[in-house]
Amino acid sequence: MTTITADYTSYSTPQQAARYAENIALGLTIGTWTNLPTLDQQQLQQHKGEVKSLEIFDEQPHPYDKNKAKIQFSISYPTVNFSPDIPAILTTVFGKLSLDGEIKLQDLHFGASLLRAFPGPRFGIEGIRDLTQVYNRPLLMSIFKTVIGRDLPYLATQLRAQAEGGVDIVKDDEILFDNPLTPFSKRITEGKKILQETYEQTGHRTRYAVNLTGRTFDLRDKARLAKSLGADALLLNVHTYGYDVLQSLVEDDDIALPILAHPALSGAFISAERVGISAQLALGTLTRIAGADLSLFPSPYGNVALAKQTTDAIAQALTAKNSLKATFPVPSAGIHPGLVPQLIADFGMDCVINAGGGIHGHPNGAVGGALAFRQAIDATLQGLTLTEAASQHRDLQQALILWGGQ
Ligand code: 1AE
Repeated sequence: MTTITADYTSYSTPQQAARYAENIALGLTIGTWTNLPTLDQQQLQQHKGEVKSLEIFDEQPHPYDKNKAKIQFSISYPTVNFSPDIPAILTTVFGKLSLDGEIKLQDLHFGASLLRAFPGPRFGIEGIRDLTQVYNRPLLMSIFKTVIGRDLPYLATQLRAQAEGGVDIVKDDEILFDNPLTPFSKRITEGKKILQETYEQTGHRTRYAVNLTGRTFDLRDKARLAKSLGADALLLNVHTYGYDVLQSLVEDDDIALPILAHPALSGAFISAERVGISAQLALGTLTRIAGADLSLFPSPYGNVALAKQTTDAIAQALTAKNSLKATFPVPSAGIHPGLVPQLIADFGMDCVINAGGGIHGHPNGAVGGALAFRQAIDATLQGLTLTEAASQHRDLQQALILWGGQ
């Protein structure tokens, strides 16, 4: 029998823990068990959820109810109970249960055959490296900033500066929606012209990820339009739309563009310790299974930081070997050039270094910010400290003075 296994944490008295877990396993599958006639029991056996493990952490009592201790348990659910799609899976393993007191869904273990029902990234890390032709360093991505209320010429100036500094991908800010001043189609076509010009001028090709926004049922046509206009990549606020929307876009051969997943809204369900869905599952496993090529998440160092242990778990979920392509980890928020050695030490070569304020806030503007990042990346990969490299590179030196870093 093929199953999916869900790991949970919750709180219970030690005496009631086994019954609590068993009630969930039955409640989310066949309902009752012991009162059923033998014939029904035989027939329903293949649909029954099963508690696979249970641990009680007596040393971790509930903060407000000392009779209860933290518990961790796993339940396997037969795949025959649901259709192979993320909405059905999440409804089975954590639908009504998510409303039932203090319980957090920590992880999901997809068996090999269930995993095959999902596309995973169309390009993945290797595909994105082939597209960008960047193989020997982390990619550098930057974000348009302060562009709301601004027109196309303003956006064009920002794009040109980021590209001239040597950024690999420029992405829209997630809060930039389709609007009369900078319409979706025009952003793509004007952006293309500028990036072709900077390529001819510098020899470095920068790609632009346009924010795919609007009503859910319009997204497919809009993404196809983006493709026909020559868009390089799409940004999607995955957690406001849902994983299945991402998956549908990924599976559409008429779109076939890299998709960057933004974590907007995910804090609403990943942040609390005792309820919700873990960050590694939300921003890692599910985002990869649904098919994002890049997954942005708060880094351990910036202004909306996650714990290092959590970002490690996200990166691991995005890149662990399985039948799906790997998703690029993009530790973000508050990133500046001084953090580059730490980012590479923590996430390795296969990550995307992503910054908004750390690019645009540079004393020499976005060109200087991008140059400082590229200089910091090169120095780190050559085994130099940033201080050593800064003596040769003025943009890096100015960034270190402004934001710190050695
Ligand atoms: C975790 C998402 C980060 C993001 O979207 C963003 O805009 C970051 O901007 P900066 O680099 O913090 O200015």
